[in-house]
Amino acid sequence: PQPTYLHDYQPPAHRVTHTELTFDLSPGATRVKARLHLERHPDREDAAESPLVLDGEQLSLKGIAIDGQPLDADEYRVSDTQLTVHRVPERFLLDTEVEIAPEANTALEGLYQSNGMYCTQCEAEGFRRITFYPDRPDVMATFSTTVVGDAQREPVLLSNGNLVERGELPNGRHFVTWEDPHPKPCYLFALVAGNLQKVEDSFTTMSGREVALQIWVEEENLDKTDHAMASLKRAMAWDEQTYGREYDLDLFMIVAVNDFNMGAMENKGLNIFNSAAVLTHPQTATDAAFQRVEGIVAHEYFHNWSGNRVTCRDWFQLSLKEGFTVFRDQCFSADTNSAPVKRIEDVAFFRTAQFAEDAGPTAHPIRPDHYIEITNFYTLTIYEKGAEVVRMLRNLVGWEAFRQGSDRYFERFDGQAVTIEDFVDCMAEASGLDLSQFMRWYSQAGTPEIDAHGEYDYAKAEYHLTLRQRTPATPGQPDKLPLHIPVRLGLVGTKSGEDLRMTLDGEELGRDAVIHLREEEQHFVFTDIAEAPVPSLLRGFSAPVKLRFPYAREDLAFLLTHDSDGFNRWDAGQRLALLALDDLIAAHRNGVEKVMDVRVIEAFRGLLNAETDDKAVLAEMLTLPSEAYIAEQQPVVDVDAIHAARTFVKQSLAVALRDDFLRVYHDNASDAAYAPEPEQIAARSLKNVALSYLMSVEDEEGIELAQRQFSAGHNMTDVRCALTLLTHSSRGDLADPALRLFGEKWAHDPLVMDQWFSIQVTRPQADVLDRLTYLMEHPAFSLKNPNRVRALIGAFAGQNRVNFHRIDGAGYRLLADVVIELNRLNPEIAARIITPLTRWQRFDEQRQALMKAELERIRAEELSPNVFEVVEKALA
Ligand code: HT7
Ligand code: ZN
Repeated sequence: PQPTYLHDYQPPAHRVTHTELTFDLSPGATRVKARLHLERHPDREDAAESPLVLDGEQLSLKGIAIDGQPLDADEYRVSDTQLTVHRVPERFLLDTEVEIAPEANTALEGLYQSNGMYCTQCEAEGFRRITFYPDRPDVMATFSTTVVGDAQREPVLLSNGNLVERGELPNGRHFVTWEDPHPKPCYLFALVAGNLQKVEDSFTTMSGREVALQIWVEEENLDKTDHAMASLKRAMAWDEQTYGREYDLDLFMIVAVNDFNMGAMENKGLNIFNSAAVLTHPQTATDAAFQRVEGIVAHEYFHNWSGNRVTCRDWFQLSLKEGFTVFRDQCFSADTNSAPVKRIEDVAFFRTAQFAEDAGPTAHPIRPDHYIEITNFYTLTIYEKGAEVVRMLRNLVGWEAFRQGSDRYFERFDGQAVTIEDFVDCMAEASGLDLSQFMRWYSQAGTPEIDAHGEYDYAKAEYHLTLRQRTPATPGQPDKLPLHIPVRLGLVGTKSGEDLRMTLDGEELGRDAVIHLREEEQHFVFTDIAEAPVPSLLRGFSAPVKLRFPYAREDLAFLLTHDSDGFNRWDAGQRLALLALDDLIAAHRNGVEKVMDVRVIEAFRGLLNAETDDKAVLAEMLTLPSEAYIAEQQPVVDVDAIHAARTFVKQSLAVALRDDFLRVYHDNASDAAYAPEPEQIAARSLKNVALSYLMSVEDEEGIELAQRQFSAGHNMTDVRCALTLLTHSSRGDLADPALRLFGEKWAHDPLVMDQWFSIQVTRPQADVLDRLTYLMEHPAFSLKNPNRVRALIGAFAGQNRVNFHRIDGAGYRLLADVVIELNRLNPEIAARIITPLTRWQRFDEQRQALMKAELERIRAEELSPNVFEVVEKALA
């Protein structure tokens, strides 16, 4: 497969102004008739001489005509990927008819079947598997879609826009016609047909229009839509209040499907969701799932403006819609729940997973300059780092200018397909700031590292801060230029414990300020600093960088209690724990007795005994850095030492602070009716963190509490936590009965069974691989269902580090076997699930060799472009 390059971009020679589609549904032979209203593109001088070239894959062409005249065989050509009509008039109608087989579509791109229901996934390039079309986001057309189906099997026939006609047909068939008045690229096209039921509500927009809201699900899930509906209404109101954006159709629909490659899809007026991203019930979904659903519902809704009304010129601009929309959904969730916890959770995930991506063989800029398979670029870099860059822009220009820039962007480019420059230009114009250096964030891959040094000059009452930035080389980018990095900071007085007033170059900055790092090295001299401070740097994670500062453990313990920035208080605790973990990892490697750092115990004792009104933050602060994050800090990852050191810290804390953890558990237990609300969620997470400490030493009282919590079955958050702790204990007599009960009770519910699978394969015990092999034979396991694959294989390879990296290579072998099979069935999922194997550079030589051998074994197969691209990069 050949790469596509950003620098080759050209507008299309022909554009579609209106698209008429008719689907005659049948599992093995669906007929798709398309009538495209085409014309030459005014921006292409060579359009008159250009043939018409349409994308199309796995289509069987049954008929083709221009302006009603069927074409002769020598007037066009069909290849595996394109239809070319050699000569076409300036403006014309093209009719085609193709046949496709949704039931055979296991890749879940284009039109496919899930539980007998028809649905589509067209982003990024799935529409070309439905009909011949210029499948690129800069071709925007209005759509009129007629769907014909069996009245019994498919009573519900949905597509984008407004329903304009419906009727009966002979042979038990019926049809519905939909019209979408908003020009859209074909990646936003959607069709759903099946036996679905709806839950309805409505929303009155700020201009007083009534919008009907519908969530379509299979009958047994009708009781699981309340939270998604409430989230949708909150998101609609938030987008009006925060961005002045109103919904633009009379109907907004969400459909839940079981087989879906990602979380959800923002098709115009007809969002299609992975059932895991929309269905919730207190008995089946955890607090985390409730929050995830709220965030994804909002994300897809926000795309209606950031993505649909204003879309991307080409797929290199993907972060234009995704980075901005993730930023918008993060802010929405922060406003709706606990803002500091949302930031801590997002950053903890980002620093583990995106940093690893940025340091690995598939590292790429937020705007890549080439790709082989675009679906490989729906990455943490495009989404999460893209959102961090938008957040930096918001912080650099301030909220007011940011909002003005956003208004300008939506107004100027409404109905257009645009670039990242167009977005940043609006921000520059609204703020008057020069953002030219800032643009490097979009083209340079890799995580910038900042080395910071500080010194207090008692005699001059000055604090001297030196910041030095460097971005490491990444594949294809050996040399990097300095970035424009906003560093938010405070200087916390060691005597007063308060943020000191800062003056820089004669300018009063206040007690919390942003300084701009633009050079490779910069010195900042803060004057009139009356007492020695500890610097609190990169507050709120003001830039997606690694910041090193030689903090003494006492400084970190000080920041842990005194920093006014909640995020940095948490981060100080993480840094303190990491220092202790470092020593213990070294001790484990050297076979020396492990000794727990009492400063960590005392810091945790302080946290457990301090008055707090933010239990959610406290729960985060009591959570040790994950094994994955600890690994990120190590030059060569020693999975066993990391696991042993982290377990030792956890157990030492559990022993030393047993009574505190027991008290916290009891103080936060409650019988109140479940609600996914911040206060309850905070208490549950604090209680469950305390329980996890007690269970880490298999404390008798802890075991009893976990068993009681499991049996009480109050809500899935508590049940799942208890089941996980029982299953991950070393005692089979605790794990097996609970797993059996849970498995039997929930055998009918796929989303709960996904949890049952995951919990078992994330056990740290060494027998887990046998269990995994056994579970892969379970009748409920299928490689065709992406959620199941993620629950079993993804959870094992991604979260069970000690067992996946077993020194006999059995974990690697198992993953490679799965990738080889999935490469045939669902290349998109195969190319994602392989990720842990691509990170071989981070491990010792023996593991490196084993991992590379598995990658070579995969490379020897006949590969999809998706897996080919990833494996080639991993072995380069
Ligand atoms: N914009 C959507 C992307 C998406 C997707 C991409 C590739 C393959 C399958 C997919 N399903 C959804 C999701 C979003 O970011 O909102
Ligand atoms: Zn998105």
